Amino acid sequence: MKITGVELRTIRMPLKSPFETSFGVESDRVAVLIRVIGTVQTHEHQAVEVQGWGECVAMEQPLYSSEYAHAAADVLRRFLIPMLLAESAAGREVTAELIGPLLRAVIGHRMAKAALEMAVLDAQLRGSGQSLASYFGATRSTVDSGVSVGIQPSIQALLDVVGNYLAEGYVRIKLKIKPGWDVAPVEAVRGRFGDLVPLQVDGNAAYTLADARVLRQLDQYDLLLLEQPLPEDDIRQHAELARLIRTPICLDESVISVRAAADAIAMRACQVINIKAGRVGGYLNARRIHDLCLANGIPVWCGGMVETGLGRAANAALAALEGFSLPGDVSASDRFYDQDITRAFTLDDGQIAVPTGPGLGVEPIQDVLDDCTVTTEWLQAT
Ligand code: SMG
Ligand code: MG
Repeated sequence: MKITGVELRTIRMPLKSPFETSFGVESDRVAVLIRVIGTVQTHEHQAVEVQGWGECVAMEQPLYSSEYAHAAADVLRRFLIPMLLAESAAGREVTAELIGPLLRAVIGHRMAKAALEMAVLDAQLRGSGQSLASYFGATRSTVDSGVSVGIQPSIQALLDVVGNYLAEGYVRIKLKIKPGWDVAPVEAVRGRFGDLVPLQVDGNAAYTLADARVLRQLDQYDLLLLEQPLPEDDIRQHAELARLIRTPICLDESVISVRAAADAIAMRACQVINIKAGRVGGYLNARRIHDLCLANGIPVWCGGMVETGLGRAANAALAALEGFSLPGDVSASDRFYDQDITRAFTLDDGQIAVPTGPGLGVEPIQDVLDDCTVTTEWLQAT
């Protein structure tokens, strides 16, 4: 594909209710969106215009990871998009598969790179008429939908929220935990809803190895997994913790690349991996981590980053791959938003349908997008 230009947009969408994790409270989703415009050659050698959408999962503040929305916009504007435009202006074909190697010289900024790769991939697949799920080699048409439940003001509030999600049909509950809000909420949810509800917890790096005794108390509740209890760069200590507790450890923040995933598996730092495309530099790396885990007998599931319908569509396609054997955080749009920027993803019998149209299979609804747009800029080859 030849790139004509790239639109960089910042949006702000209100969340239905504040989402609290061990690192903070979110009331709005600020996100950077990318729209790539280009041309592809048809079999009849005609140039047709295509566009593709990418969503950057970096949050407004650098609390989940070092990336944040405005920094992502900056590195995209200053470095990543110009690299892409220069490549195309030099007459070289740009494909999603080439984005990783093309941007390799820039260290880090994986969420920003992932968004650009996603936009090119969407455009390219729209050009060829293939869905993202088919491109990945997905094996399912719907995916199990789990829900991530934020830290609540009280145990009673938590039980109400969890009860509502179970009534909606979510097939797995994940509780956000932090020191002081861990054993008690798990005990309460087990007490109220029983031992059969698939239940897991996520510490978002808020614990240390010195908390092993507290974390071991979770063993009695038969959790599916304990997600990322220790800091991002503590893979070795996760391996130590894994020897001290029975609950399987799942890594999220620590798995920043295919290499990190391979290291974590080799060090027995986790028995499960949460795959998020943004965290690992894009959907192609996400796919590679899936393949690595499948080959090593490590179950994976698709994480969420409070995405709009664009990212949600791509996550559903990814989660439809064979190795995603645990329900992911791919919830319905109305988990977070009264009004999504794409058609809404809905829960049907605990499942989210994988889009079947070309590319992402969804696109923004223009007036909804306009309503939440804060800034837009257009970049093209100079
Ligand atoms: O999109 O459903 C979602 C959010 C799932 O809990 C979720 N994500 O660490 O897994 C995680 C968090 C990261 C984002 S928290 C603001
Ligand atoms: Mg997590």
